[in-house]
Parts: sequence; C-alpha cells; structure tokens
Amino acid sequence: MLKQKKITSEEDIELLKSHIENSSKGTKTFRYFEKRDFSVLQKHKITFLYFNNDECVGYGHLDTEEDNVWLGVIVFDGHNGMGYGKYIVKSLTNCYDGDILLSVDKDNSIALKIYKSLSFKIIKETEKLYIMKKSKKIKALVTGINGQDGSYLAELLINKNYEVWGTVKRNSVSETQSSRIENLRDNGLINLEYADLTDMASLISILSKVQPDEVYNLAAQSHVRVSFDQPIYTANVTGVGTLNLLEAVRMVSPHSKIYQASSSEMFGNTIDEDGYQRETTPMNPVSPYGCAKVFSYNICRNYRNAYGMKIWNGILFNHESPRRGTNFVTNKVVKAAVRISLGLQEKLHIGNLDASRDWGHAKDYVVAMWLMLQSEKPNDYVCATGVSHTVRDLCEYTFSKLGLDYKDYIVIDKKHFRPEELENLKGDSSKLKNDLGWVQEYTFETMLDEMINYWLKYYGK
Ligand code: NAP
Ligand code: G4F
Repeated sequence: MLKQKKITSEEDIELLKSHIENSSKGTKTFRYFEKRDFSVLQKHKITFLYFNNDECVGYGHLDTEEDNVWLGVIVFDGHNGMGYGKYIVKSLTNCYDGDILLSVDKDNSIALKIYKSLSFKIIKETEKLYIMKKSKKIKALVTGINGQDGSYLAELLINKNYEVWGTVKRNSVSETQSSRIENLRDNGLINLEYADLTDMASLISILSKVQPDEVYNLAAQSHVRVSFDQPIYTANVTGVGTLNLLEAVRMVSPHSKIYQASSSEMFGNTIDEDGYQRETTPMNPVSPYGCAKVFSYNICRNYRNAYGMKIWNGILFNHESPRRGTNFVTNKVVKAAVRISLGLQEKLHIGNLDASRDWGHAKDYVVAMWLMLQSEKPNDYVCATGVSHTVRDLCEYTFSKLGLDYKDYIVIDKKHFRPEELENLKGDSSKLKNDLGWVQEYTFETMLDEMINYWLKYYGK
C-alpha cells in the first residue's frame, strides 16, 4: 500500500505505478464507500475521494456540470496533491467505474511526467493543480495483428491505453512471422493467442476468454495475385473466415463492436461518372480475393441488420508502408530500386505498369478503423486519398529519387500479370472526413520517401 510521501527515487516511482495499476480494479473504494452515508457527500457535491492506506485523505467536488464533461476542483484535507483518487459517484451523468482521477501540483514535474507515461490525461487545470484522469482500459482483439495493418493498429491502441489482444496463426518460422510486432510482444504490451479464421473453435476460445469491447478483423489471405493461384483457400479464409468470426462473436461475445477490413478490390472495374469509387459504387469484383471480400462485406451488413450487431465495414483503398509485404508492388519496387542503386541487384521483374492505384499510408488508415468503432452508429466508410498514380509513376518517382532511370532496369514479366486486372482505383472519402473527421497525414510522395529511407537504412546507408 502506498504511503503518502514525496516522490524522490525510482523505487517510489515504481511503487506508485504499481499502486495506480492495482487501484484501477475499484473494489476497495466501493467497499469503503458503502460504510459512509453517500447522501451526505452528495449533498455537498463531493464527487471524488482520495485514499491513503484506506483512509480518505482528500476529496473533490464538481464546479461545472455539462453533458459528458466533468470538471473538478480538488479540495484537500492536509494533502500534498501527490495522492490518488477514484471517480466513484454513480448518481451523476457520465461516470465510469474504475476510472481514476487525481490531482498533481503544477510545480511537480516528475509526477506529471509519470502520470502522463501512465496515460493519464489532463482534463482540467486550476491555479495550482492539474486534474488528470485515466479511464478503465478498453479491450481490443485484433485478428492478423502481425500483418502490416495489425502492427500499426496495435501501436495506435496501446497509445490510447487499450488492453490489446491479437491472434497469430501457426507458422513454422516464428521469427519472421512476428517481426512487425516484436517490440510490442517483447515489452509485454500485447497479448497473443494462436487462432485461425478457418478454425471457429479457436475464435470462440479467444473471444470467450477476452470478451473484447472492440474486434478488428484484419486477418485475410490478402494477396490478389495469389488468390488466383489459391482461390478456394482464399474464399475459406477471406470470405467464410469472416462468417466464422461473426458467428463466434454472436455466440460468446455479442456486446463486441466489430471492424471488418473490406477492400476497394470489391469495386472491380466499376467507376462512378466523376472517376471515383465511393460507398454507393456498385461492386463487381475481378479476383477471387475481391469476391471473397464482397461476401464478407455483405455478411457483415446482413448480421448488422438481422441481429443488430455493431459492425462497421471500412472500405480501404491500397495502403502501404515500410512494413508492407515485399510482394506487393510498392514495397517490391522500392526495395528493388534501393538494392539496384547499391549494386546489390541488377533488374526488377514487374507486371502491368499501366494499372493505377490510390495509395495511402497504413498509419493514416488504422486511425480511420479506430474512428469508425468510436462512432455512434454502425456504417460503411471508404478510406482513400483521392489521388491516383500508375505503377509506372511509382517506378519513375522511386528510381529518380535514387538518381536512376527506371526504364534501364525493369523487365516486364508475364508471371506478374493477373488473369483479370483491376485497372483503376480512386476513392472518395468525403463521408469518412465529414462524419468522423478523418484526416490524412501522408502523401504518395512522403510515403515513398519514408519507404526509400527505410530500405537505405536497412542496407546500411
Ligand atoms: P497482411 O499484411 O497480409 O496481413 C494479413 C494478416 O492476416 C497476417 O497477420 C496473416 O498472418 C493473417 N492471416 C492470414 N491468413 C489467416 C488465417 N487463416 N487465420 C488467421 N490469420 C490469418 O494484410 P494487411 O495489408 O495488413 O491488411 C489487413 C487487412 O485489410 C486484410 O484483411 C486485407 O485484406 C485488408 N485490406 C488491405 C488493404 C491494403 O492495401 N493493405 C486494403 C484494403 C483491405 P501471417 O502473416 O502469419 O500469414
Ligand atoms: O500491390 P498489389 O499487389 O496490390 P493490389 O492487387 O491492388 O491489392 C492490394 O490492395 C487491395 C485494395 O485495393 C487490398 F484489398 C489487397 O489486400 C492488397 O493489399 O498490386 C497493385 C497493382 C496491380 O494492378 C498489379 O497488377 O500493381 C500491379 N503490379 C504490377 N507489377 C504488380 C506487379 N503487383 C504485384 N504485387 N507485383 C508486381 O510485380
């Protein structure tokens, strides 16, 4: 138990941290509170208490009450402001059991730093104090957490103080499989469980155990060209796999909100008259992958309507990053161009240079996923940059950044063409921007610059 004292050493900091973590469970506060006459406190508008060794050492009250906003002023009984408190009154509007509320002296920069590192946010300032709050952790389950998007989303959620769980599918080479999330895993920031979208029992098992508030279904056989080689496998994972997950949620965790990773590949070659694809554009998929994603998209809408399940479809256009698999065209081109510039490779074998894509950065797009699940009503949203480039533009920009002419190095290889090609993608994200305030940070160019720098550094330059 934490004694009331000034923080002067690392040891004190650790003690304080562990105390705060433990105190978020909340039971002690309520036990203590039951012994008191709650109505007396309410009468005086005392709405939070500060404890030390089970003794109430301070209290606070509200001075302003607005819908969904809590503002507090802390009044102390001989308390130095380094204590901790719990937000415990249930009678007032937006109260969360388990939230922790505390005050920090404005001149106590060490304490402020510690609490910020523990995800406390300043919700109010008085003349002498910062009033900070940490909310009960929200639990998220991310399928495909070790994929490109899964790794960025996990980082985003951790920064938002979520308890993050993820599924990985069994693979014979565990080292490379976890490379994108090694840091998070090794620092104990995520919880990993084996599961496979084709194995419903494994989904039921993890869902019953975690009971997540939010489920992000990012797992898929996500490569379009490969889906022509393995159409049935792709349909089983990328299509029926989603249904397995929905059924599992319906059975054992019906309160969970679900994000479904839908794709611009679902539109196929349909384009609205103004040249864009948007939520209302008809879907005419041109690959087994696209067909499987349309099934998932539709079954999500069906479960939303039929069972009132809280499911959002994010229709995301291509998004890339240094973590993109190197068999997707952006990272394949960037990696090869860097290797060529360093004399490590001679040629780049590539397919259709004329196809155009709307390429954004995965870091921006995982924010859109999260925003969707924070919105009031389940819905479908397109996420795209609204700018389109050809594969040729991609080669030209990347090679020229390295002082090379792409035409000297590429070899057109039939192997990389698809039996049916999706020629043009350009998305309209107005709905996402207007309804949820999504903004994109990266452009095509800044994204490619980041990828080029990543590979230069990787090869020691
Ligand atoms: P990714 O890097 O290929 O990641 C896919 C993840 O799914 C990996 O963790 C993979 O595990 C896992 N997975 C594959 N088969 C599975 C199975 N049977 N059971 C459980 N997990 C399985 O894809 P991404 O780029 O992050 O994309 C995330 C999601 O968004 C995918 O559903 C993708 O189809 C969709 N999407 C992507 C884009 C894009 O441009 N990136 C655009 C629209 C939609 P292993 O690595 O161990 O195989
Ligand atoms: O990078 P890609 O393989 O991505 P693709 O097929 O557009 O699919 C990606 O985006 C979808 C969203 O629209 C996602 F749903 C899907 O999961 C995936 O993330 O190919 C992009 C374009 C294609 O037109 C392809 O034909 O690049 C062309 N391309 C030309 N040469 C090549 C190559 N693609 C690959 N992968 N490799 C080549 O050598």
